[in-house]
Amino acid sequence: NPRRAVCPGSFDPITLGHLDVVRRAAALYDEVVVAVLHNPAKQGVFTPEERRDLVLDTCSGVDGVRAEVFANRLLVDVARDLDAGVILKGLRSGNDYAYELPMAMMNRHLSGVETVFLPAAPEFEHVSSSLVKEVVRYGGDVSGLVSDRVRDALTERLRPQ
Ligand code: COD
Repeated sequence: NPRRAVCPGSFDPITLGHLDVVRRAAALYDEVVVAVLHNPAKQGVFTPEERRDLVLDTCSGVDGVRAEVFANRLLVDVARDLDAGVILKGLRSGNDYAYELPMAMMNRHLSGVETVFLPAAPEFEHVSSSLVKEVVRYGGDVSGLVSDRVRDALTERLRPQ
């Protein structure tokens, strides 16, 4: 289905930068499936199910969005199972481009699926799940970078009383 896009990522946790990409994707496509996947290079703070719940909560105001967890699966197989015609990702910087380009080419090699990139909004270019976690871990305030619910979940997980 060319009108269904999959937005893959670790989402550990979802940030307002991710939300901006999901919202813009939902304006371009009929349906957006946020796929919570495992990135073998990253150790998670939240379980995949917790991440999905935080994705759903953060994206609750956007129509046509759902979220699913996929364990130990190739993104191209996830896209095929979902009948998603396109992979959609956000790009913040040259670093993102260098990281994303080989994956986009590998995914096209594996299954022919194309990846579409949306440029990050300037106000969220500096926002990443890992930096947000570091800021919370050392006592900083991440309001405005993640939803209030995500901020509270991070505080509880990373700064236990
Ligand atoms: N603004 C805009 N976009 C953003 C922002 C922001 N502030 N923050 C992140 N993004 C984009 C990222 O560039 C990325 O495109 C997407 O949002 C998700 O980000 P993360 O950090 O949650 O997710 P990643 O980069 O860890 O996800 C990597 C995958 C899980 C997609 C990848 O490892 C994967 O495809 N794994 C499945 C196994 C597989 O198929 N491997 C072979 C790949 S060729």
